[in-house]
Amino acid sequence: MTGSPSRPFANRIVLITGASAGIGEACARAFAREGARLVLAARRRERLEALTPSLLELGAPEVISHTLDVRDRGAVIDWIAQLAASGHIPDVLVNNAGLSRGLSPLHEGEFRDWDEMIDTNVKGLLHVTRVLLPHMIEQGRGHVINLGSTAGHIVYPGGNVYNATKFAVRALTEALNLDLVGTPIRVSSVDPGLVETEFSIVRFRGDEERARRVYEGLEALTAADIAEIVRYVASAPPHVNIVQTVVYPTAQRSPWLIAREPEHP
Ligand code: NDP
Ligand code: 8X3
Repeated sequence: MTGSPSRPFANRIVLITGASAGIGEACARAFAREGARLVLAARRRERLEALTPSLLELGAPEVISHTLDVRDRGAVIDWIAQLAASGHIPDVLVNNAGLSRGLSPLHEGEFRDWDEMIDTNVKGLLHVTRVLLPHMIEQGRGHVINLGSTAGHIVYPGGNVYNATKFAVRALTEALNLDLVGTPIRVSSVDPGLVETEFSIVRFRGDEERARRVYEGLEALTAADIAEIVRYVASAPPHVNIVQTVVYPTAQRSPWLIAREPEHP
């Protein structure tokens, strides 16, 4: 039960963390259209359950969802043991779960925000990757795709700890590629600029008006734009490893250089 050159993901298993919203949800839809079997994880069970019927309708032959907080190392270990036992080690792992909290100068930052970002974006990604990789190596195939960010390339005011977590993701993508030399396992990152999702609502703890202003006056990237890039990266032939993809909206050329419509300076 493997994919063919024309349908490379048919019956392949794609695992996506943070699949209950935004980019992760869009990735689930993109891989469903390709006929992939989906293993989805996030904390909001009701969101995952609501998503499942549409994924089956789009063409996914199987959708397994799991309520998971990637910060919980024990839960990650137990879950992946279950996946291994039931033959669900993925061909593609999309390490997408992540978030930002706040935009304060570092000297005014909240410790709880730092803990949440570091524990999710860095340690959560490490938990899932560390536990899955030996299985991927054993099965002789696998592709890890990390959601980095342009925030992992260039810092911006108030980005401080979020920037640090995404610099860490970039370092881990590079480091994993070194550690996996000689294996068929590929490691990639997709590093977007502004994507209009729930990201800024989460960053500003539900302040929707402030979140809306982040994307005002420009055509931001959509979650579907990023999902298409993730799908493309994953669809490269096995001897091709696209290590890094940086993508901005055309109106944005750097985290802090954005051309907005004149009425939204
Ligand atoms: P959303 O807020 O729309 O989605 C984030 C997803 O991550 C949700 O499904 C959420 O699910 C999940 N998540 C958060 N914390 C955890 C956790 N502890 N355990 C499991 N799942 C978790 O944001 P985006 O889709 O925009 O963000 C997805 C990724 O893309 C993040 O890594 C983000 O840093 C990155 N990114 C986003 C950009 C943007 O501009 N939007 C640009 C560059 C990168 P739940 O709450 O149900 O657990
Ligand atoms: C998300 C993009 O610029 O809001 O990583 O940090 S940005």
